[in-house]
Amino acid sequence: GLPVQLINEASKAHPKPEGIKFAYGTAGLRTKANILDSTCFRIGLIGALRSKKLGGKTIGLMVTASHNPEEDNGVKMVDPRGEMLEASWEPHCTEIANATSEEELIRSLQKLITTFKIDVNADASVIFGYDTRPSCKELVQAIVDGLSAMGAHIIDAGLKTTPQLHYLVKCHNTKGTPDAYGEPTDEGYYKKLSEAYIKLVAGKGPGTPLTVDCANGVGAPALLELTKYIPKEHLDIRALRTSTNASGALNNGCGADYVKTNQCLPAGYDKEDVKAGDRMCSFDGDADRVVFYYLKGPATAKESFRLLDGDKIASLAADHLSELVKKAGVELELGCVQTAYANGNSTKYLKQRVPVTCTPTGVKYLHHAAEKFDIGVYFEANGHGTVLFSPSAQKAIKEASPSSPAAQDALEQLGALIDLINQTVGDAISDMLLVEVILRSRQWGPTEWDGAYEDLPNKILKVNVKDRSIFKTEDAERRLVSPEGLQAKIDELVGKYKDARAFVRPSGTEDCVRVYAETGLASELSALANGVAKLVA
Ligand code: NG1
Ligand code: ZN
Repeated sequence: GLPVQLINEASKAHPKPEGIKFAYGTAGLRTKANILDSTCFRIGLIGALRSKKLGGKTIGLMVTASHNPEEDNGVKMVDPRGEMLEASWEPHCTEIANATSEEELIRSLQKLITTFKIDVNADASVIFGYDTRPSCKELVQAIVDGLSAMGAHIIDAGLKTTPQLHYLVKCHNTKGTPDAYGEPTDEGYYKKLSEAYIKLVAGKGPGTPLTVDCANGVGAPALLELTKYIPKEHLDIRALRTSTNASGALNNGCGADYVKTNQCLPAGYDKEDVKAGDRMCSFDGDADRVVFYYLKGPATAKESFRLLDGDKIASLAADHLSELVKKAGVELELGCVQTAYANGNSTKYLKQRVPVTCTPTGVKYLHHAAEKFDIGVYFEANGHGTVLFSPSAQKAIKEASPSSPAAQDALEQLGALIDLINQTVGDAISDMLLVEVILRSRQWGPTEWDGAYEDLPNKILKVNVKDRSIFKTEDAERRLVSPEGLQAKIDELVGKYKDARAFVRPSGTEDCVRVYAETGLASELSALANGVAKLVA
């Protein structure tokens, strides 16, 4: 049975702070790092139970708060195929994290065990990784204490990007099977990506430099490691904001979230040599998001800045993959998945080419919707996304007999792309390489890529409200059903502007409500966004 004695003793070293309510949401459990100790200990307990439930398959735990400030932290559970934790466990994580006494903790664990009929005596295996935050060391110790109390087999993966941890989880669970995803080592990760990349760019001539803003996070050491596997003629990286030890630097004035939200270059670019036409990109703090950008004129002029965000990556990937599928002569359906935050013009562009679906915010929704296609391209506008090739699509690509040399070439490219793309979750490094491959193969610079469609002017506002739980949505979060009457008021306001769209939803990761607005005319954007925010507050 449950090792109650051991858990009780260990739990005393990780007391829950009083008066705090935790919630396991789209980003796992995330808040200020200094109140997360008990939660990490308990997630250790739950991680072990999740592994036991799945017959000892390896579960992942990632300690990170992604793009959030350095003083924040969080912990996320990764299921055996490298996916997000099964949703039915989330409320249990919340309940267990909130138990106010040792007795309550044991009771909530027992409830989880009964609900999911877990054999407590089964084996458990858990791998964990963490980002560069100073708080990680202590939080990881809390996790280890939880895992140890449950007698789990523990694998310390060390400093990792979030997608690297997802990769490792999938590799551990598929090793030695026909579905083996790769070697469950750092080297295995870099080799898989670099070999596929080199295959795809070989013979395409030397590339031009790519400037990468690493957000002063874990993406910096990971990128540095990757470049050891790829000759400079194939990938010429200029890595900036790589100060992982500088206090307070993480995500500060830089990173994918900053660039996307503020629609401008990272702070301090004026001390760097950035020229019009240079290709640049930014990772977020745990390197699962990437956005690209370039300048079409002098850096000092605000209108010079051109963002190539998740929507633009989706359009580039969807176009390129569709073309390859056609050339290869295989019958595969390619589709795209977006959220309500996708720019209206990206949706319009994609819909003219491929089937497009819209899901609520959160990777788990996008990922599952993308699995419905043979090739599913999913991206959030903020740069988190990937491409999924269904098992049958992978088989079709592998086994197709090409009808021409061109078809054979397309099939080989598709085969290499299956390896290049981290199919477990969005991966800044893998997505960056994907973009580089496509641009190189089309002989495109950022301007040609940017030419697909023009973004509608858009803005996201954060609104602080007393209780965000009263905001309930439908239609993939595009409409409010509660508070009653509010949606009608938003509709009325939106109707006053040309080609406008706006929606309101409660954040799943922060204590606020987000307002999204886009308008045909840039001059009307602020009026609409502020107007909706006023209705909400
Ligand atoms: P919330 O806080 O629920 O809006 C944010 C992002 C999501 C997703 C999650 C997980 C926006 C508008 N929202 O969610 O896309 O990335 O964080 O990290 O960018
Ligand atoms: Zn992230």
